[in-house]
Amino acid sequence: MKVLVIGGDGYCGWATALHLSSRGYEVGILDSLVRRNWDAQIGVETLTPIASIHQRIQHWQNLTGKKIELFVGDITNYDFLSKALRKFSPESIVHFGEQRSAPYSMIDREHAVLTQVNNVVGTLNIIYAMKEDFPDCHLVKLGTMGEYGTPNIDIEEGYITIEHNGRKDTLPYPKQPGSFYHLSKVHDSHNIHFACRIWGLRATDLNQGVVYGVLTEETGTDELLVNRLDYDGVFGTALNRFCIQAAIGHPLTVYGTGGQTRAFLDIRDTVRCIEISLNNPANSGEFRVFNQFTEQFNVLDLAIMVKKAAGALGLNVEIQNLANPRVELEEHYFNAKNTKLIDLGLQPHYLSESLIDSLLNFSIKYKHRVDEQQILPKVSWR
Ligand code: NAD
Ligand code: USQ
Repeated sequence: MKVLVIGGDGYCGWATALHLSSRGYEVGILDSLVRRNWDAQIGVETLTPIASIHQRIQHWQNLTGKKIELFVGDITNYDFLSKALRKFSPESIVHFGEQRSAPYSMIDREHAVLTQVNNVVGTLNIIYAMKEDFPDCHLVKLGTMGEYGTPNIDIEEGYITIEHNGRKDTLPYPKQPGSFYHLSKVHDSHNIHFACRIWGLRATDLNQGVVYGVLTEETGTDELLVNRLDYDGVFGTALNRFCIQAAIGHPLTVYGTGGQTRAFLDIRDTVRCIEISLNNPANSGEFRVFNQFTEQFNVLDLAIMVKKAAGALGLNVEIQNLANPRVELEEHYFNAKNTKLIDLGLQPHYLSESLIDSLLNFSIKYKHRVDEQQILPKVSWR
């Protein structure tokens, strides 16, 4: 299968591109490399020193003999996108290519606008290009669990059946996202759903939880293939941040009480979920939604697990409850369904002490690269 991985230079995209390539898919990567610019603009760097996309791809080919075609450009530029698609002729598109940080989108008006234009226009361009030239192509789009927010009822996978005044219908699940970034994902979902309904496109929206971990079978084999690992207050995500904080002896930054519950998954399951979705495509006209996570945790419990694992390695780490820079519920009900990918064959890697251990050891290896000034959150929602 020919698969174009949009955003293939990023954290989830790079791991996915190599996973698919190693399993015999013909992979192309399309990326504007803008994430590397955003890092530079706000003065942060991945914990791991990542090679350029050209070096990474060349090295992969040298090691495995497998070629990955590269398209460097921005999907908000329709002309570029349409030419790249015509050249590559994908049977499936995996779309990771968005601005994905909630804090970044909340810096100020400019960053909110940048996030929504980048994400919504990019996705609109993809669906138009598919309609024009590749109407049978399967779009696998990364959405987010945060589209749903934290409702006081169970979260279904995309749709909910409602009885109202004696009538019944199955409708898109209500969305109450918590940042302008998460909102951009809701707008994307609506646009893609509409395109499936009116043009008969096929799409799978993967509402992914917070991803943790860094090593996959492929990215773990060689220093030049290493994946990015963000720890800063803008792009770093909860568990990855806690492990890196523990490695340098920084108190773990729990926002508020830490009672916020979120859905999580190991990056080794991210790549597998994409493969499963590609192998079981949506039907023509279908807008299918899977909740892509394996477990739910509250943030304080994660910090306690990291503190304990760090203690076993001889690191004495404190937990610090910071004033929450975000506007979010800190104590709430959260029970999301996630059976669809499991029914299709996903075998989860559950969070274990050994995974936290390996992430801690990985963080210790690179701790000389940490800039402590970038750890505390600087962006406020208020
Ligand atoms: P990332 O920032 O590491 O990678 C995104 C990549 O997309 C970058 O390489 C960037 O240069 C590229 N990109 C952005 N805008 C582009 C554009 N207009 N044209 C071309 N390329 C563009 O992000 P990630 O963590 O790998 O996340 C990938 C996707 O998965 C995102 O859509 C994100 O919303 C979603 N997601 C991520 C997580 C997580 O925990 N990392 C969780 C749930 C969902
Ligand atoms: N949090 C802390 N301390 C920290 C960092 C985060 O307590 O140091 C808390 C936040 O307040 C929040 C929770 O942990 O309640 C998750 O925050 P996060 O930064 O790990 O994740 P989030 O901002 O939701 O965004 C990340 C990715 C995004 C993806 C999303 C999945 O950056 O691309 O869409 O996870 S989800 O959360 O399911 O929507």
